Amino acid sequence: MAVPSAPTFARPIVTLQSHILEQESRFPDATGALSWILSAMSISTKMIAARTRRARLEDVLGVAGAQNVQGEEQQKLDVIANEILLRTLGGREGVAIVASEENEEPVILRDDPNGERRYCVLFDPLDGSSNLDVCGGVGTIFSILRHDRRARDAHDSLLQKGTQQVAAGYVLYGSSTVFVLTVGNGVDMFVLDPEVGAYMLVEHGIRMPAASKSYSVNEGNRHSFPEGYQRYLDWAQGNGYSSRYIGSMVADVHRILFKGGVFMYPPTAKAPKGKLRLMYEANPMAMLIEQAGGKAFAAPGQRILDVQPEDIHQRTAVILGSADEVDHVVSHLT
Ligand code: P6P
Repeated sequence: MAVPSAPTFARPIVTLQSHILEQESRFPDATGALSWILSAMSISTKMIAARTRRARLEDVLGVAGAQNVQGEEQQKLDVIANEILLRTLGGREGVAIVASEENEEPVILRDDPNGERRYCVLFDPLDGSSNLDVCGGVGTIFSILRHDRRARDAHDSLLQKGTQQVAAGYVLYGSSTVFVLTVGNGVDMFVLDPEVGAYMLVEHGIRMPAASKSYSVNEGNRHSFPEGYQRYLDWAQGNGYSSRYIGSMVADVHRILFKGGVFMYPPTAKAPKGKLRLMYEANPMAMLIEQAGGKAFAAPGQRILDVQPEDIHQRTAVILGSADEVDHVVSHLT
């Protein structure tokens, strides 16, 4: 049998695990703590993917019968995904504090002031979970900060600007399970090969389109958007823009990362400060989008990553996506 020509072997097989270790090797003083945390995100999301795929078979769809700190109905899988993440991260020596959308208070795991460098991990365990019942895309979003050992308490260590993130990512449980990650030097994408049980590198150094005539917003709230957003929508609709909105931030942002466009969650009557959470939704997505060449703002002149948080569950308005498209929105708000 003819041996395939060189190009077949030119493309190395890289897994998320080998990518993490390669990234670690770039930092001589690395202790491996961050690598172990990213490894925990890998195994956790593989477990969540398996439960999500079997949700209807195992009758774990639907509401859990309780509400989360946001006053939102917890889905059964929200609780399951949250538990998986807490238990895997809890076993990683390098994790000082975890904070979840599903827990009112952060969980302090280790806090010895003289110990090794440790990290804080914040996450939304299953964002968009209300889409589960209709087999829509849902996802896990995470943000990793260095633990500030001088902080008086957990909140102080957690309340850092988005610019302080050392890593951010999401896993989209869609037609395939996709892990998108940045550790501050570009954005890489991995797809879970269920036959192998490994995340395989498929895109390295993603750069998003600078422009694309597409916007993503829940127009059902249009009447209560600030006037500038309404002016933008009139302008976009008069200039041939299309509208795409899934109602699951991970799915909507993933589309924009690859096809371009702009995602917005403006202030509304029901959510006057915006609906999305700064620390574990807007900040990680903003880091990814900026690392891929896009922009992310909370308001005109207010870059999301520069917002000084005051509460771990605080909400923010979001305008993020292709640089030119974000500029078009912002130009109508001022
Ligand atoms: P609405 C899902 O509940 C979520 O937190 C995000 O994933 C999504 O972008 C947004 O809320 C959708 O909110 O009000 O349009 O249903």
